[in-house]
Amino acid sequence: MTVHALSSVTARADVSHADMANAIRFLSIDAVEKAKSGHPGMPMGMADVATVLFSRFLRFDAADPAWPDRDRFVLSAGHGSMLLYALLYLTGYGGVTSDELRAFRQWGSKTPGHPEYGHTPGVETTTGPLGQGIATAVGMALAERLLNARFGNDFVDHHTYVIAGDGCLMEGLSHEAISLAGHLRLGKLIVFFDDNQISIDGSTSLSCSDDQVARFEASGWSACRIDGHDPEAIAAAIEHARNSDRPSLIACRTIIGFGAPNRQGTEKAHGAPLGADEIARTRAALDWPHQPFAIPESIVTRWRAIGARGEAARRAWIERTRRLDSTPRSPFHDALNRKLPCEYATAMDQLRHRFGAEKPNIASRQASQLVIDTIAEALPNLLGGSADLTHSNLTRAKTHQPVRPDFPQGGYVHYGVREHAMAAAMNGVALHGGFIPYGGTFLAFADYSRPAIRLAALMRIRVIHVMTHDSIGLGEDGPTHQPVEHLTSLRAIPNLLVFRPGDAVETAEAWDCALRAQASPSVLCLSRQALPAFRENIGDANRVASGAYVVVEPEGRRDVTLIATGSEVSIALQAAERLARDGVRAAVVSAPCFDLFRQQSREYQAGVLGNAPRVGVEAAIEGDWARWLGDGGEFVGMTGFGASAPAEQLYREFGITTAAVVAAAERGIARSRMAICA
Ligand SMILES: Cc1ncc(C[n+]2csc(CCOP(=O)(O)OP(=O)(O)O)c2C)c(N)n1
Repeated sequence: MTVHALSSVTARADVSHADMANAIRFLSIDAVEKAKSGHPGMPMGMADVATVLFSRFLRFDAADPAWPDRDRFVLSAGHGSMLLYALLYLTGYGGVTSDELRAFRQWGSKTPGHPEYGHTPGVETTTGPLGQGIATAVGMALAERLLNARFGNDFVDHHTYVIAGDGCLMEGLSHEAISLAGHLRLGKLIVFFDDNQISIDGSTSLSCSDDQVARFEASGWSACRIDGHDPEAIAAAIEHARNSDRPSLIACRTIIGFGAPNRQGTEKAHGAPLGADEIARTRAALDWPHQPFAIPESIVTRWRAIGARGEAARRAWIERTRRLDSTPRSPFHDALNRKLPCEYATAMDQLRHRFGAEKPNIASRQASQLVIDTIAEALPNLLGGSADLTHSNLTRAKTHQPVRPDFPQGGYVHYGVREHAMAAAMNGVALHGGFIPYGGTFLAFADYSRPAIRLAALMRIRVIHVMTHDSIGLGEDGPTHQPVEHLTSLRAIPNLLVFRPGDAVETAEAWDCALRAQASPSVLCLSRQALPAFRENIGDANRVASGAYVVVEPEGRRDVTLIATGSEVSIALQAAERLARDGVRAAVVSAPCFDLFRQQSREYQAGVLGNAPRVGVEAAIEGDWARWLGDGGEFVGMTGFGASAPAEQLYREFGITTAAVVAAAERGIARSRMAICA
């Protein structure tokens, strides 16, 4: 039923808070019932909080979901997605119609099981994996704080609101995130804790006895407890939180499934439809006589007015920013504009050529440091950081000042030993807009960040992970720190660009690809140890952009193709030279990014890979190499964990050597000759 058709429903003259909250409750109940799947309990419990927030505080204009200076609202408890969809529909977000609510959780609808960024207007971030939303919101609040320091209240001045449940706060990620937010004093971050004491297994007392208010206070937050069904208490708490210079937790004691006589307050309200009988009882209990999906016109009208209330503020903001257009180039517009300025392209190109001419034998992490130093000036909206490994990751530009609670003008975030929160916060920074976030850690710790990296890939956002110490080549730190399966496991994430550059030129080109990838996150896997430069004839083309390319093509027909990544390209090159001495014609292919190579045409791929037997070389497990090596291909790499010893010895002991590549090439050639004879 459309809003228009709803006008036949008898409307009350006055619209109370309860009417507005019940509209959210019953849309949630009806959509979950129709889908026969979903979570009605959380929207029913938090409807009062959401109503007060949206009707009295949230600054937004449903007509322009992307208005940069809007307040952000993050539903960290993403399983309660109907709460958000009901609000988007009621406040009038384009495309979120009553029909879409009826199509909740169905193929192609705007109302998928969990909120998806980029799919439904008004959804600020994808949530569902518990804990991600609150940590992403920390990044949004951080971006707001930093942009505000740069451009002032006239252009950037908004809040970030979050609804998080017990599940979000039980997740370890939340601890990293609240600790970071408290440290940075992100005062415009306000989290509502849906303190209903229920999760899927039953009472939270089964598994958790934290005092959440004390916990947040210990991390530097201002925190309070309220009755989450008392509109005035909710409003007073928000008012108080907005005046705090610390992030705020409002623990809202609520009843899950509020209003459902037999289900409320129990886990039975959590993950299943209420069922026809219980819905009838709930309608009676909450005095809601209307048909499924039918909302009285007066209530819709009131909600729609709330959805349009921010229009004047938005228009005034646009007017203010227009005035900036009179300056030849406005840094503010540059920051909001996701495109890279021409100065960047010039700086990057000069560096590529410099590397090509000087041929520095340096670690790719050092090359990355030089890239960052070079481009930081051209890209003032680059927001760097590291999870306490700055001096190892080499991620801080010379010009970067650290961000501190009292120095939001800084351009470099010391995330502390909080890899997961760093990754999630970078997602929030990217989603907020205004910065290109990058952050460093060791590649072996990628798994600490993986859930947030996966969400970045799903959301199609530009976030750059600098992951150094990318193989046994890191040496003495041993197998705990030596990644072996990480390249393969990261390559398995769709839409994640995994780069493993082999020298300084490739490192610059990988950075360039990552910065230009507007709709993909990237991981730059960089070496601790020095790598010999091999790229010649730099030219204009970024060769890493094609994913894999021929570095050495022998004269005449190829006998074998050696394919390598990163630090192993030089081993392949040495092997090719040795094979040449024996009259074997070996091509060498550098394959810094499998994902980009997969996107090339079949003809290009075939030309690079050739018809000759293939040998892959990578100081990691074989994983997905088979796709490029084909039947009968040989792989020289790791078969298990590494060990603690100097790097050169590890390469010898694990058999990743020139001699091993030569032997593999000879085996491959012999096997293919036998196959031809047979
Ligand atoms: C990382 C992660 N683990 C598990 C789940 C599955 N899950 C969805 S909701 C939920 C319980 C959440 O409890 P709470 O936050 O208290 O929500 P409420 O019961 O109040 O709706 C679980 C375990 C998930 N979505 N994400």
